[in-house]
Amino acid sequence: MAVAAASLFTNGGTASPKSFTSRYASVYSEVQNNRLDHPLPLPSVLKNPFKVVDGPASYAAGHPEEIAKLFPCLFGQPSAALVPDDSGDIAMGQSLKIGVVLSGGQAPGGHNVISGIFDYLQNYCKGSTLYGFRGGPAGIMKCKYVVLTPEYIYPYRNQGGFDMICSGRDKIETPEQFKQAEETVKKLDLDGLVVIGGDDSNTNACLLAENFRSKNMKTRVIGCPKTIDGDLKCKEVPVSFGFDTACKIYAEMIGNVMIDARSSGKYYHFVRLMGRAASHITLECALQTHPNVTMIGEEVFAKKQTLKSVTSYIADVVCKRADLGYNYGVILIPEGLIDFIPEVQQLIAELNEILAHDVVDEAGVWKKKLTPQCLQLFEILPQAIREQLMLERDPHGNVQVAKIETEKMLIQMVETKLDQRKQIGQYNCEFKGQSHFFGYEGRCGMPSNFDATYCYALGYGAGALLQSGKTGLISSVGNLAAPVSEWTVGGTALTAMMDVERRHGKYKPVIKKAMVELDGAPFKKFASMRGEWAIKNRYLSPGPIQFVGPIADKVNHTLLLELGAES
Ligand code: FBP
Repeated sequence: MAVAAASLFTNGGTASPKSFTSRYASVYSEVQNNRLDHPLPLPSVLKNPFKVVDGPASYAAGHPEEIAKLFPCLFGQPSAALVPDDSGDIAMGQSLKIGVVLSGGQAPGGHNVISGIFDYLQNYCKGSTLYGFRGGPAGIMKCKYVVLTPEYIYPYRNQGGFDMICSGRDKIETPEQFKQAEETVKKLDLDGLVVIGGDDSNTNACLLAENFRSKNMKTRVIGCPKTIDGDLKCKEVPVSFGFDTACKIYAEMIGNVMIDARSSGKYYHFVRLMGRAASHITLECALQTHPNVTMIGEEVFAKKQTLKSVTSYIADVVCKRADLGYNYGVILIPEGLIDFIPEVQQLIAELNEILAHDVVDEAGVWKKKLTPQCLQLFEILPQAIREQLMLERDPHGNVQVAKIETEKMLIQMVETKLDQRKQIGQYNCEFKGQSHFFGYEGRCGMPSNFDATYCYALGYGAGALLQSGKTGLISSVGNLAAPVSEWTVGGTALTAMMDVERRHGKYKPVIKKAMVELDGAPFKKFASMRGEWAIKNRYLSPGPIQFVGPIADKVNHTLLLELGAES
């Protein structure tokens, strides 16, 4: 039964129509309605009197001298931890003015981070104001915001999406843009700003923190680790939010496709999964579902595999399965795969140069600029892939991997390979590929219990860090394999996660993407089992995300394996 949104407010508050949000006109399902009042447990340290203590001085992930030059005010500052304060009652702080922004792609749980910040301010800094910048960092630059109230926030609690304030991919980069950001925080008299984003956005958060500090401005900046890709992590930040939910959604869909494959017995499903460069999502989905083939970009790169060898590897599995009487299967491909194949990398690099400096004419004169080996590779690629490789680059000059249909390309290439094998009697079945791209479907699902709770704690912790005057830290919640009551809360110095890259003759700070480690526990577990999954049908169908019941709080394998809590 669908329930009109107006009824949401019967248990939520007394909003005046003016303060209603974009969700006012929407209709909620029973599950959505039930999730609104899902209780969110807090780590014990946040429920009792606590104080914020500093850890040892921090360093940098690489090139410390360069990072020190780029962040003269913040470099070396300690991380912070919230610890029980046995000396007394919960300290009430003065009211604060805080801004919050969502940056980059959607990830389940973003609304709960904002709810966490909001509730912290309500509970500990009465009379505070929380401004939500609309549409990502552009909202800061253009000073476009909404004042968040209990009624405004309520319909978004435990719900997917970023539509409470929406997101964007603009960057605050140029001196003019920094100036605009300064003007906004001065105009709103902000004590603090929370940037909820991925590696680039948190790098940007640190630059803003440095800029404000260097000008003796009072605005502090705290980051929060967001991205379904799972590639923003370090010892203190064990996982980015959204990864858990997105993987569970994709794993459900993969499990369904597996049963379809087994039922019809005639299709090979090639499933491309989001995750940009890193293959964490693909690896986690493999651990959850046991597909016949899983390509891991980082391994393909380490082994310097070619398109031909990837194709042969898949064709070999198809042939072995045919011998066993299975003319069907499921193959997982990370969306960044294409960018990991050294020969394709070379082709992309040459195309980037051509696209940046030449007119790409219909007659194809520009192709003469490609080296012979790249031209040869370009010509054997399916037409659609050639066109996708020529599409507009993202603001960082990278190919937009989400737009390249690698799964379709591999189907065509495997088909050609199998035809050749047919001619020499090595294969005698009919190969039928079905292509899928699971990407956007996983970014706005209702957050799993883990993501809902984790995000709320990240937001609550960010509030505590701002109240205690911290800046340039990323909200960090740890000990995640333990019950929530034992989770740790604190902040990690953003400069400690930074390295530099040389771009256009200058050092540029970057938080290094955490890629799949081939000697890490998740990959090792997968590698030890993939041979069996290829030939025998060990498909697992995890089913939809559970919000109640015995497995509702189950956490993804990657996190548990990395924390040593699963073997
Ligand atoms: P973030 O890195 O901003 O979290 O975005 C992740 C992601 O979902 C990638 O997995 C995907 O490649 C990309 O965004 C798609 O971008 P867009 O939303 O611009 O199509």
